[in-house]
Amino acid sequence: MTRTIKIAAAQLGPVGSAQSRTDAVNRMIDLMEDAAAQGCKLIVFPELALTTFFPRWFMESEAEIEQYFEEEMPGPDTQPLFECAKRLGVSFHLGYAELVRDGNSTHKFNTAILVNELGEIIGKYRKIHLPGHAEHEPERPFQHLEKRYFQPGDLGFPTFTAFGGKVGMLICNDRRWPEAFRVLGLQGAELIMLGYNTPAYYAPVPENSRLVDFHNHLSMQAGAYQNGAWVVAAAKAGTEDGCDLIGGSCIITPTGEILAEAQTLDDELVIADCDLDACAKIKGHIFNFSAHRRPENYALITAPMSRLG
Ligand code: ING
Repeated sequence: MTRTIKIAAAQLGPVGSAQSRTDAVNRMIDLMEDAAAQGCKLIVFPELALTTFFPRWFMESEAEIEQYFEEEMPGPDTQPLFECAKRLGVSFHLGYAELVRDGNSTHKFNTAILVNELGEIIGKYRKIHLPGHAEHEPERPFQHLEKRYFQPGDLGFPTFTAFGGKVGMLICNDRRWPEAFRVLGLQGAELIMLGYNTPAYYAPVPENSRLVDFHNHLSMQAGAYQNGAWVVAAAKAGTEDGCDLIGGSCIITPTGEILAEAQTLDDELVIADCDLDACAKIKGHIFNFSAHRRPENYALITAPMSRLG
């Protein structure tokens, strides 16, 4: 009995600020129905899939900021997506902005969930590596205020049992940090789901903008190979309110090869059969952690930055 599962990375084209959550959910339902019709059992949607990438704007009004967050999951706008998954008998990954009210304090996270074929949330991850900046930087052509609107995730890098194996989630900038993939790899993750919203223009070092697509795949191919895991990555792509986001959604094998890749910047399914048993050819050999790792030499990796001098 192989552990092969047909998976779709469901890339979304732009979700402009004029579009409602219902518009986004209806597009995701169309993608989910199409994927299910092709035999997919898991659909991976992007980071912050329900709204436009709002960290591109400087906002001060708490009310204005909170309009981009979900207090309930599922809530009225997202319930149809959960019902569709249950009707079709498929699982899905969804990225969204999560607001948690705790007494008189609120917590805001850039969150991803895994929902099973019964419509139950069986996994949650809150983005740990928040890129960008916390204060308004008017000289930028657009902001990247994730450090202003979200707090770092407080759930660590958990793994979950699903599809007969071990799965985990990362979000966008996390993919650039090998430690994030390795913590999942050390727990035995065989499938890593990942959504991203990545601007095509990198304002801090504009001359590196030409490398944004290369660095996207480089990071994920390395993470897949060095941990012997499948990576299924879904972009929110295209031009949102004048800001270009890259596509490049893809499915990467445990050997680090891109097996399938998006060809557009629109709503698009990227589908492949993912055999979780293929992970063993990496995990049991070149990256057999118990045989080859030398953690007694790695202390600096978790040392406080102050110790680096
Ligand atoms: N976006 C970007 C990402 O890490 C970024 C931020 C863009 C960092 C380009 C470095 C270079 O893909 C999010 N949402 O993390």
